[in-house]
Amino acid sequence: MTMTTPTVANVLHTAYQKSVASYWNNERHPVNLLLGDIDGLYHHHYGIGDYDPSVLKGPEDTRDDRIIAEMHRLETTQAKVLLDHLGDISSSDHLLDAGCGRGGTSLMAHQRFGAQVDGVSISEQQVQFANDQARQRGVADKVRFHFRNMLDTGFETGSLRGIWNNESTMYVDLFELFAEHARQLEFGGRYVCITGCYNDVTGGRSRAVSRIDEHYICNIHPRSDYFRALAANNLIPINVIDLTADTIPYWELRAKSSVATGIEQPFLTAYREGSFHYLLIAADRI
Ligand code: GPP
Ligand code: MG
Repeated sequence: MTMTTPTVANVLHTAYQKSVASYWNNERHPVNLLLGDIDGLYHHHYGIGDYDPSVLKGPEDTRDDRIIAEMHRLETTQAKVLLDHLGDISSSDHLLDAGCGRGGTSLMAHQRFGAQVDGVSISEQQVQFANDQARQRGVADKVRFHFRNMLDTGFETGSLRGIWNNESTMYVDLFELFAEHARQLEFGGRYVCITGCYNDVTGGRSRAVSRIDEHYICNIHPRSDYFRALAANNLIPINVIDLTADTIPYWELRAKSSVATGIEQPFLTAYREGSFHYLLIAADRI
């Protein structure tokens, strides 16, 4: 590792990055914490797959617990699908979770592949939280979280077998991001992202997409930007999956839950009107 000691001054380069870091340092939504409390996998992404409608029935006093457990199952399924696309990973490989949040996907990746996983986030709170989880699981020697900028990680050139962004690309310029990913990946290394992107076919940002941007202080990219920026950086797609229809049930269930945050309707509107897609992209470094 070549980087000097990370400090706010050398990790957060812009006023925008400082405001994003501040959002995540202060974020304590029950929709994330109560779900993570179930099994110690704290996710900062959404879910995929149909929900079991029976969770809405049955005793009223336990209805909420059933809904929360079901939402957590759907978000854990999402992370499994992302990891399915990393290809063959061995325990001697090294992986990077770019924009790791509270570490759920990283911990799942280590559990599944035995590989060393490093996660980076510009939120010191998230990094600390995620490292606590790794310690509690006894995997802190193999899963480490760092206060670093994914645009400039300090990891060695060609040292990584796989990198993913699980819903974190909307915070950065894709050309800068994929240049840094391409630098770090070995030849034949795999990149996977799951993201929300707006639809070039229907035009620019719809009102619903703008509301999502505002809510998370992010900057959702058009679908076309992903492919331009990948191609410009020797990252060649092997799989592109439109998960939009698969994520709608998660949002429908979340809208009925006690932990809804108010962003449910913009997501449902954007997905249903076709101005927004939930996309998985897997690409190889050539
Ligand atoms: C993180 O999920 C959400 C984002 C990083 C923002 C944008 C994602 C898109 C697909 C546009 P979270 O689990 O922290 O959000 P919430 O608190 O709403 O559950
Ligand atoms: Mg969430």
